[in-house]
Amino acid sequence: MQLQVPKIACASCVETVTKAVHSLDPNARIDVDIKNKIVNVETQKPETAVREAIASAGYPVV
Ligand SMILES: [Cu+2]
Repeated sequence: MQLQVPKIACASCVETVTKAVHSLDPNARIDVDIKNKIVNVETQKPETAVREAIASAGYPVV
């Protein structure tokens, strides 16, 4: 899934978002495009759960 996360601005944000997704699914594959503020997640978990995990880390998904 591809998610737009406007608050992502640097490597620290990437780390926070990555940890949030990994707390939901340790096996998730995550790729973050900082410039375009897009997070690509490969996981079996539902998109709603991934969105919630990222949002609760302080990064709302639009
Ligand atoms: Cu940052």
